[in-house]
Amino acid sequence: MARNQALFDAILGGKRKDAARITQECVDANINVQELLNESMIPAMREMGDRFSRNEVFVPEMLIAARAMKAGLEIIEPLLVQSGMEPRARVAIGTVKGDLHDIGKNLVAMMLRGAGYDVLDLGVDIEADKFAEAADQGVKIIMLSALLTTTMQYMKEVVDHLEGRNDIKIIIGGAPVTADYAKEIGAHAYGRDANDAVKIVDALVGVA
Ligand code: B1M
Repeated sequence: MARNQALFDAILGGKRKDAARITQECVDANINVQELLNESMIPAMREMGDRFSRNEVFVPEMLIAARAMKAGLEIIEPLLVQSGMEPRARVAIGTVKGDLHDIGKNLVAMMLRGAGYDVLDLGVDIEADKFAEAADQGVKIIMLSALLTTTMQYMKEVVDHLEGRNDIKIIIGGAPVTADYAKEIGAHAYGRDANDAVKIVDALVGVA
């Protein structure tokens, strides 16, 4: 599927109502929402990041683009999460302390729900003891997201905090994170994107 330029432009331009309207039109036309996400919506956020790096836009523009992205995501969410199966396992996800980026984390949560997982979304700016509390509530997989090179360092603190909990698996992800970094800090796995994260969770709970 080619890029939907109008949707790309609406998200990049922070036009929330247009983004919602165009997304709804695509859903009504039975356009594959996964492709819409990968070809038009996520690339718009990537372009926003590139422009920010070149000092062509600033934080307010990133913020309004994020709002437009979220308006589109709200429309496709029911299609991504409709699964109707018994929960396969309970997983917790959160963006680590100091980090407010939540679009990628929300996407991972949506895809996991769509794959039949019971997802406890802890939110953003989450400290290690909150993840530990989730582990005490029957969660078997803890998922950490970070978008900043500064905040990804905190993932190690969470891993260290959960040391000795052999019943818990920790998956990390987010743009600056790598598989090597996961190994280095002792996390069990690294998820490249939301689809990859689902595959990894499937493998860890023995569904794959
Ligand atoms: Co910020 N920001 N931001 N930002 N922001 C980035 C991340 C940045 C790369 C932009 C840039 O410079 N090019 C840069 C980080 C540089 C770095 O550390 N290397 C940056 C910066 C610097 C900042 C501030 C410091 C700016 C400032 O204040 N001077 C500030 C920090 C605030 C904070 O968190 N404390 C800041 C603020 C913001 C906004 C609040 C304005 C807004 C966020 C709004 C929100 O999330 N509600 C924002 C935005 C929108 C971005 C960009 C443009 C877009 C992020 C996004 O939503 N991408 C971003 C540039 C970029 O990403 N290229 C940027 C779309 C999303 C679908 O992708 O989140 O990567 P992503 O998720 C992917 C994968 O990474 C993966 O799956 C998803 C796709 O399927 N994934 C996982 C994510 N988590 C996972 C977990 C998993 C598995 C996979 O398992 C556990």
